[in-house]
Amino acid sequence: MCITCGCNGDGHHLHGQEPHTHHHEHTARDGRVITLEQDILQKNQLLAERNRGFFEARGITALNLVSSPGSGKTTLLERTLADLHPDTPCFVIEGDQQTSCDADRIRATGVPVVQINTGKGCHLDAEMVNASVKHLKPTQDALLFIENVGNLVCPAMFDLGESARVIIISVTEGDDKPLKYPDMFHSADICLINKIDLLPYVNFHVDKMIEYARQVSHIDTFIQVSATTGQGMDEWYSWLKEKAGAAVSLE
Ligand SMILES: Nc1nc2c(ncn2[C@@H]2O[C@H](COP(=O)(O)OP(=O)(O)O)[C@@H](O)[C@H]2O)c(=O)[nH]1
Ligand SMILES: [Mg+2]
Repeated sequence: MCITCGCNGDGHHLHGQEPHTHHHEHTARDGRVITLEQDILQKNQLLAERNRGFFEARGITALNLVSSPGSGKTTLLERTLADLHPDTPCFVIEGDQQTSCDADRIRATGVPVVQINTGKGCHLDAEMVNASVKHLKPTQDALLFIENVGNLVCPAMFDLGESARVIIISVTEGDDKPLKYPDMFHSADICLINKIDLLPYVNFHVDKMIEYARQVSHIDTFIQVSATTGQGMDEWYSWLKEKAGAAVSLE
């Protein structure tokens, strides 16, 4: 957990806004750590449910994109936005420890975006998403993509209030990742297997990876894509549209 690994998010800030920090004390590595951890997760859960209520009331489909660094989240988003926006209104929250590089890439597609820098923090939490949403003001029935910090560990524990959690694994990472990071896979709703254009060059067995993922998760949708060639992206868009159709508000 982040508290024990020392990256509990102190100092994160939203670009263009006043810095806001967690209001909890750093506790020594003794029994109290457990209590604090529970407090933080409990507080996060309450805010996540508020976010979820906000999204549901407006028919917004919020997708929490999680993966290790470099698996292709931003590239996948760039192509998705270029293909879907503005027919389907899209909004993006970008999470990284430092820089606004990814937000700049997204802004170039014309889609409204907010960058959160988590500082030493290794995940986004519901409070950061809440603050970003107030700034971003996603419209009725929109798709809201949240690119989490590249990390297959801590983001697993933090519900953001998303409608679905999308795990992206690239074929350059090794097919054993589900067994090594079971919590992340366990909490995901769909798995995108990216960079399949590189399959001929790497030792990655798609079937084996899917079998491992099934052992540790309830994921039933695995889509093989290449964010750079566009292969498989239509299947991803169909899944998104089905998800968004189910979320549309009844106003
Ligand atoms: N060959 C190939 N490279 C990709 C693909 N998707 C992303 N990349 C490359 O992988 C690197 C990391 O991508 P990026 O989108 O920044 O990953 P992120 O850290 O998860 O946001 C970049 O050099 C991308 O061009 C893909 O489908 N195929
Ligand atoms: Mg990125």
